[in-house]
Amino acid sequence: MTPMPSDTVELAPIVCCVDDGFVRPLCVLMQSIATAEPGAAADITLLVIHQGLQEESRTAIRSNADRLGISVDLRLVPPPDPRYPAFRTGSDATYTRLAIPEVIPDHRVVLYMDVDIILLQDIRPLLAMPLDGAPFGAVPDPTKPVLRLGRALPGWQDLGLSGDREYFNNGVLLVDIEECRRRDFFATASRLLVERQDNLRYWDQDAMNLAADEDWLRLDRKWNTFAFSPLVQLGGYVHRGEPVLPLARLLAEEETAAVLHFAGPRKPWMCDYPDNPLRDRYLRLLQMTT
Ligand SMILES: [Mn+2]
Repeated sequence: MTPMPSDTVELAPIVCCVDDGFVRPLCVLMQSIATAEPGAAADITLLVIHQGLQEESRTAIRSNADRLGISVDLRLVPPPDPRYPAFRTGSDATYTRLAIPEVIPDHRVVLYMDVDIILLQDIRPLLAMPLDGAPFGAVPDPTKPVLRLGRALPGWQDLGLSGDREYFNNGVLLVDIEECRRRDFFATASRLLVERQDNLRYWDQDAMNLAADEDWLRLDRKWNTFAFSPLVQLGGYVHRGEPVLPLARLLAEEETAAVLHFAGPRKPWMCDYPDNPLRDRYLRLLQMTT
């Protein structure tokens, strides 16, 4: 067992960004905090950033948080810059994370998480992890761990970037807000999102990778483990990252994951998701929400 941080170590709050369509997955994520480690929920502060949620959504978030003993704080942000590229799939809530420095003036470090995530282990060791001067910590994206093996940042060669440059997934980010502010990181990513759209495929994630200039802390892979077995089961998945991160290794990592990320367009709450033990796990958590 990892020794638990005592009262002297401040735990970073968790930050999630949602619109009405992602409230149920957020409730599942909250449920998983408590199910993974029953003692953890009472230590968690959850900041929910949104662009205007319906009353019903706010009630669902508050009642699930109360039931689990999680402190929750809903914060309203203005809509994103209209010059940002439009998503074919996904939602504008994705861009809400770029507003973290403005909407969270009262914490130095936060853990941003997508809501297509469930926790399988105690999250507190990550919430207490020192960043040692790095602006943020992340995990290399297993589907495109380095530029040359993926389709991220099209035209990266012309931008003078190396093909071996590591590329992070932005679904889990341990952010030192003060350090990011000092480096103008979020503002730079926002500007690139408007100005460099020809070089962006995975919009905000590409913009953040470009803005980060390789200067980020590599977190243990267990803090952002992708659910690969359902993707493989579906067929048609081409694993471009094989030379750097073999698929067999990634599948084995599902067993040791602390944070399980259902990345990609298919989500475990959708009816077309393949039957799979990870989906069963997801649906059990979903049934526990109120
Ligand atoms: Mn995601």
